[in-house]
Amino acid sequence: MNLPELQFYKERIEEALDSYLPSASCTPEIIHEAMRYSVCGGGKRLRGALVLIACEVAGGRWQDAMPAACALEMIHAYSLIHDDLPCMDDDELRRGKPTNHRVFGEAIALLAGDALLTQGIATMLNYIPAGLEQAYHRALQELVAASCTQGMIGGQVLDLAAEGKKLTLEELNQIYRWKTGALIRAALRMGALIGKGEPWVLEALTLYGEALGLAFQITDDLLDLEADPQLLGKMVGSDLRKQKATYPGLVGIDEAHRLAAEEINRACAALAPLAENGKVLIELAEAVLKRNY
Ligand code: GRG
Repeated sequence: MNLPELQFYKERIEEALDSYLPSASCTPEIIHEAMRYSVCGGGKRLRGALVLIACEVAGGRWQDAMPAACALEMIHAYSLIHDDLPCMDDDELRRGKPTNHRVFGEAIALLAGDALLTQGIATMLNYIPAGLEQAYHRALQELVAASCTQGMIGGQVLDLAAEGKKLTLEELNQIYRWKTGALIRAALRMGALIGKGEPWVLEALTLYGEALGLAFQITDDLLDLEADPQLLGKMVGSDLRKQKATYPGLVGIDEAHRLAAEEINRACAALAPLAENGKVLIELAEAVLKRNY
C-alpha cells in the first residue's frame, strides 16, 4: 500500500511502539523478546494509522491518539500470534518471518499474545494526554468491546465453527464483521473520540470503518488466492487447504473483486459530509482495494 500519509504514520507508530514496549533486556527477557519480535517485525500499521487519521479528521492532534494507535497495533499483533498457533491456523510464516511459535515455542507464543493484549490496555491507561481522560475512557471501551466475544474473538469462534461448512453470504459477513471488521471500525471510532469529534463525524467515520473492514477482508481472501507469497510475507492458498468459507469461494473471484469495490465505494460515500477533510481516508480506501500485500 503505497500512500505517503500511511508511510508517515507507520514510521511514527513504529517509534512509539518501541518506546511503549518493555525492553528486551527486562526480566524475563524471553517474553519481551517474543512480544517485540511480532510487534516490531513489520506490518502495514493500517489500524494504527486509521486511529491517528480519524483523530485529525475529527479535529484533534494525531500525537494525542498515539497511545491508542499503539494499543490497537499491540492487540492486532496478539491476534496474529494466536491465529498462527498450531491449534488455530498452524502457519509457518507471518510478515515475511517465521511465526512467533516457530521461534519461541508454543507456550511463549501464547503468553506473548496474552501479554500484548494486557500491554495494549496498559498503554492506553498509562499514557493518557492531559485533558483527554474521558475520551480515552470511551476509546478504551471501544477497543475492549471490539476485541471481545462480540468482536474479534467471537468472529474467530464462528470462523473455526464454519470450517468445512457451506455458509450463506450473510453468515460469512457476520464472521468478517467481527473477526476483521470490529478492530478496523474501532480504530476509526477511537480516533474520532480522542479527537473529540461531533456526533455526525463519529457516525460518518463509523460507517466508513464498517465498509472498509469488510472490503479489507474480501481483499484478504483474494490475496490468499492471487498474491505473490514473497510480497504477502506468508503462504498463500491456506483458505483452500483449511476449507474456509471465503468470498471468492462463495461468489467467484470476479464477483468478489466487484463486491470489494462496492464496499470501498460505500466507505467513500460515507465520508461525503466531511468534504475535503475526508480526502486522506478516501485515498486510503482506494489503496486497500488495490493492495497486493
Ligand atoms: C485466544 C488462542 C486465541 C486465539 C484468538 C484473536 C484471534 C485468535 C484471531 C483474530 C482473527 C484474525 C487474525 C483475523 C484476521 C484479520 C486479518 C485480515 C489480519 C491481517 O491484517 P493485516 O494484513 O496485517 O493488516 P499486517 O501484518 O499488515 O498488520
